[in-house]
Amino acid sequence: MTALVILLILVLVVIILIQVGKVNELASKIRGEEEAEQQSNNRTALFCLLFLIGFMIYCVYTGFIYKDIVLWYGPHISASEHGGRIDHLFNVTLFWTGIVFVLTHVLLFWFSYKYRSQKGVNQAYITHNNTIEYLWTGIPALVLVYLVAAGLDVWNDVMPDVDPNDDDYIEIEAVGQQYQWEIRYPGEDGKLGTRNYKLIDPATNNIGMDFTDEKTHDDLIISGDFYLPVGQKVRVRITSKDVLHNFYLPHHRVKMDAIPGLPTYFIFTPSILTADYRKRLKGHPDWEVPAEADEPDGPKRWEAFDYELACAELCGKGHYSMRRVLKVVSQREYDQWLKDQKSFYLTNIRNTEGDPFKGQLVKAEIASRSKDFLAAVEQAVSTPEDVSDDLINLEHVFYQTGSAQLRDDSKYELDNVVSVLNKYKTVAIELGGHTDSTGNAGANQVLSQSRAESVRNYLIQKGIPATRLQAVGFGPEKPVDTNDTDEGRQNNRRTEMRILTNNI
Ligand SMILES: [Cu+2]
Repeated sequence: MTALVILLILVLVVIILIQVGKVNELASKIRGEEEAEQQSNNRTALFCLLFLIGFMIYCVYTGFIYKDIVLWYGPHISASEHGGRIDHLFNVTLFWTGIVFVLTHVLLFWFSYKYRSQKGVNQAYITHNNTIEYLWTGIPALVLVYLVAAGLDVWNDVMPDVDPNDDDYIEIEAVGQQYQWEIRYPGEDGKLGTRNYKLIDPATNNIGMDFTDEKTHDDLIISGDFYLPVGQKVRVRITSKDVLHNFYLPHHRVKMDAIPGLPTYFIFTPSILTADYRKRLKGHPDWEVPAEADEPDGPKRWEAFDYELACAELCGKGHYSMRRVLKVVSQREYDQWLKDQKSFYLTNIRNTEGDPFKGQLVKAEIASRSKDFLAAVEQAVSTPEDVSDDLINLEHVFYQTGSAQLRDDSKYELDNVVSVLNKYKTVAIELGGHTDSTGNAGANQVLSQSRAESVRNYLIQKGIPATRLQAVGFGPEKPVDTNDTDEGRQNNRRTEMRILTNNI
């Protein structure tokens, strides 16, 4: 509808202009050509002058209206360490081009007015003037050389790569595809594992991680918001699976193409916490309105603000859905968040057909179990009055069939027990052996006792004083599952560790 109205207005304007032209033609016939031309010149010159004034007012006015929306001015200050330099360059460029913009427009329209054709005034014809040539070639050349040099200086400052031996940095990876970013973090080892495009399988391995490389085992694929710690240098590996995308963090002045087959990178250091950036927006009228129009009492826009990752390349019709939220938080909060993330390999690939280490122990698994075990012990020790969390199942302790002989793959779990007992010197533990109900009850009782003893002996061998270790065989007395299924019986055959908090 609006488009139709605008079209009608345009048609009417054209008709009016044609009619004015016809009237002028008729008038000129009546008044004589020369006088009519003079009047027309005066009128056009005046319009040029009015246009100049109106246009300049419009430019200043829109500049004023939108000053709080642009990135390098107003509340949207840079949230990264290098961003200030880019903003400064924008300001310098704006200053010089601004002067040229105003000057050329004023001269263009003022000259059209001032030097309009007038009766009795002769034009001065200048065919050549060296001084003017030098000036209008030399000054723009100098300004451009300065802008290019300043730009290169900033580019060199912003774009050098990290020194892997020297720098303290986190490396993450962003892989663009229609229409999402796959964001990968290294796990505990701090290193991203290798990828190979030939291994890409959209159902199980969307970015083609090579699981024969142990570095991939603790890597994390982040869904939802991704976090970065404030003040920490971050190197982002940027690449794409299909078409051109662009990794754009506007508030951090980070922008780099994601190109299929050609890895790029960007290094930046977030310098303002998300929470602090919100405070900066507070008080600006644009940000003091409700974030959701239909929730007038809901959070204000500044309260709901988040840094965003956008794709800044028009990569297809679902382009907009590549938006992700970046939270910049304190180191402590970041460490906590990272701890809560689960390794992609251990969660999705471990012991499936795609696992090259199926049936074998892998380092990342040992590390992750050790982390879980330590957390369980810490929980028990920190709440001595609560006995419900004092019983910890040593899930990965196994024996040879029908014997109390420890299997080799149990030892890392027992070494975890050694390290917590060394950490908490006053803690004593009870080791409980349990069997399923199959076979002779007496024999089961003896087996469970000797299995618990076997664990105790291992710990004594590793230097834990015998007085801190009790071994009890419970036989099939305390099942945790049914004895009617294989799985249930397997769960019942177990070794538990009870933390005797009374001794703390
Ligand atoms: Cu895209």
